[in-house]
Amino acid sequence: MHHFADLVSNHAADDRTCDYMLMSLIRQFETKLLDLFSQGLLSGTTHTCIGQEANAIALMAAIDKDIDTVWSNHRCHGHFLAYCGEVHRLFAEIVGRASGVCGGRGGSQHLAWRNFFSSGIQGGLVPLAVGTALADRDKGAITNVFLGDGTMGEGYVYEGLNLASLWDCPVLFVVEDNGIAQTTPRDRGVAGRIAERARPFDIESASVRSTDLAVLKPAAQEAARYVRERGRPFWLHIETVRLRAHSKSDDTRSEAELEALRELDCLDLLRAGMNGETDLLDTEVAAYLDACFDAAMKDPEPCA
Ligand SMILES: Cc1ncc(C[n+]2csc(CCOP(=O)(O)OP(=O)(O)O)c2C)c(N)n1
Repeated sequence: MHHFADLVSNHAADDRTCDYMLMSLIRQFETKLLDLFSQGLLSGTTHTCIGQEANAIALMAAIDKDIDTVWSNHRCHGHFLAYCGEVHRLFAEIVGRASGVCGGRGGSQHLAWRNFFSSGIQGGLVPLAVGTALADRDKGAITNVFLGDGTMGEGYVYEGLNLASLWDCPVLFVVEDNGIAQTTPRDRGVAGRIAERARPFDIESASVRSTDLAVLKPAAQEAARYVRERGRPFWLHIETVRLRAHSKSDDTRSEAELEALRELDCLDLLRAGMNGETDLLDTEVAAYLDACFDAAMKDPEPCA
């Protein structure tokens, strides 16, 4: 399969078109996954980042993919696709094919590709992120680690903040605060203010409440620039929205609440600023996704 970057370069008009195609790709990739699960065509589980795609695009645009490292979590597809655009390999991984990102053995949550790693253990990657930041500091590289609001109760997070500050580790902590952990609203699971969590560790921070890529991109650039230039950790808190269930069907929120959240859909915000060409782009992205999925299904399974 040709790479997603080739499809984008056919349209390479401007950054906004590239961003739109990537956001459409992530949205349609995950919507397709949910459809495939509901048809019984996929096994295991999955967590979609539908509604949060702009965070991934903003952060991946802010790093140097040649040297920086990214640690992601259970909600990793958007981070991964924005990092490398390896659509066929991600589908192949999820359907358990040898051509997958991890040879078909990692599944939806456990990806390792170049300097990108993900794991479903909440907070478990924070110590590793601090470690890679320390190890690669002299190369001028930074490390980016994604966390959710529901992960604020994990001790690893605070051990990581402590050492990152003490040892001047260039690590960017990105909290995607979607206000809910599985089915537990933030106010029932997290005490205090997430935006200020890093302050007692003498770590600088910023808090952004937006799903607008035009707002998130400069915030991510500024945070990454700080980490690289100062050689210090930074805590970027993003208040965002999860538009679909935690995994496949476990959503206890009311339709009225979801309706209000849909008003903040990052894809709609981006689409609103474009001139009607988005339908064509969506169609091309959909055709590319279908071709990648069909190719993955034809790939061989890993040896036993
Ligand atoms: C250590 C650990 N405890 C529990 C779980 C089960 N679990 C997976 S995701 C999740 C909720 C995570 O919430 P949050 O950090 O807010 O991220 P979000 O799912 O909202 O992106 C839970 C409890 C886990 N994966 N790891």
